[in-house]
Amino acid sequence: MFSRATLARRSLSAASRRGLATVTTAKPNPQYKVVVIGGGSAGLAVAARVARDPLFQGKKEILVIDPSSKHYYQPLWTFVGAGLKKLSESEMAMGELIPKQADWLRESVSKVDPKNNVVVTNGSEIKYDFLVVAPGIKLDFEKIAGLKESLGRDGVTSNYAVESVEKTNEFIQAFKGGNAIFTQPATPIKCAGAPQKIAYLAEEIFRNKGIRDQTNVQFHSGMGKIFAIDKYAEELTKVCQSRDINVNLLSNLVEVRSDKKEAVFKSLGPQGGESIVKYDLLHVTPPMSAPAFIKESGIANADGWVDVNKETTQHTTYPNIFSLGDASGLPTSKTAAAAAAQSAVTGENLLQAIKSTAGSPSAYNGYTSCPLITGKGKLILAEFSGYTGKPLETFPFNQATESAFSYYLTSDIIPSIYWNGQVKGLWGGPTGIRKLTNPFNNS
Ligand code: UQ1
Repeated sequence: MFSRATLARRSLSAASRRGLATVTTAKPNPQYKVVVIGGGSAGLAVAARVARDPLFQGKKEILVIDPSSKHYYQPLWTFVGAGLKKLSESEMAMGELIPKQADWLRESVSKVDPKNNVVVTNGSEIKYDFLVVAPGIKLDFEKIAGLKESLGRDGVTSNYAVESVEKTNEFIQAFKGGNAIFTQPATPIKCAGAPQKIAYLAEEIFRNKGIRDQTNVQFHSGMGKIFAIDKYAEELTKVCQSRDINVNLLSNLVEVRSDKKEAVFKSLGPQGGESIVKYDLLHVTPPMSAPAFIKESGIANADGWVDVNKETTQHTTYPNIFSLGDASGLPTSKTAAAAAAQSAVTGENLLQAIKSTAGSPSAYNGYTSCPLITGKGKLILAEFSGYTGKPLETFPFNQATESAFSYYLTSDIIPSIYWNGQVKGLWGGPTGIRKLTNPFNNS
């Protein structure tokens, strides 16, 4: 049941005044045709696609569950961390984005009972006919000793948290030389390019401020490669060499000793061991993992992600469950661009399942994209299939080269594609465009 507090907050919200999504009155046993867990870029895109179908007009048969009052377009946070965009440009009230044919429950999910088609939250139990699991990925700051206490203070920051992303810019601007260290963990993360993007932008700022020769820029990654796809990894390695960014692979941050301004790295290579590095600026990308309720609900694969068919996004055991986005087990890189492509497939297959139509299912090809900003006005636009490892570039030039076009596309055009397209269920990625702009895929 919906708590009184939730209902009270909702009735006063801007969204209900404007006639957008509203929560229904409390029912003893609420049931929805479609329940979507997560109002992020994956969940909203699917909710909006389903809500557009004639079947759902004039009804409230879709429920989106998300406790957050704000939704963030997180791909902008690298820009925010480097002072190139304001945090407010990435922010929108959640109530503005929930489709008007859907209800919004501001609670967090504690469990799914897939055998009985029930979602349990911290205040409610909701029955569903169909479930979309898109809760996103969990940031595990506490898995690095000393990090939680030091984050946002004395040069320790992270673009991955709303609380610290503006601190990144503050600390980069205040930096006077010394060791500037940027880290990437050994776990899967969202936007695997972001840990190095901020290193490139910071290095450029230090150069422009005339303090580069007093500065040692280090990138430490727990992974064995700088980027998963060789075509882009080769160019990024050249960028690091030409700009004297010291790359340390299989070097995993395990502890921050803020009293001594020391970062402790564990080598994941055959030689093992630990190294202690003094820092003056430390940008941390925390380890990440799947939300625990997925495993506890018996819908996870061995790694804790939702166990789905990699083409249809449908659950391997429960056909009325679909999953996409960062929490899904779809074996590709976790980005908003991947979620866009997945949302088109999930939306179509879910509607087919709802209507029991026997059409052939839509298939996801693993498309994902990572706009790797290498400086102000310079960007390597990686686009590829995480399933084949092959580039799938939209434009007929080599997107592994640094490009001003790719930069302005990412900073000025794609955010409006996101707000006007993706979260409204109208953007399923550039596949359709690519067939016209790069028909022979010469990438
Ligand atoms: C994309 O579709 C997308 O989703 C809105 C992004 O968001 C983060 C992207 O960064 C990129 C690059 C794409 C791909 C779109 C084009 C036009 C190449």
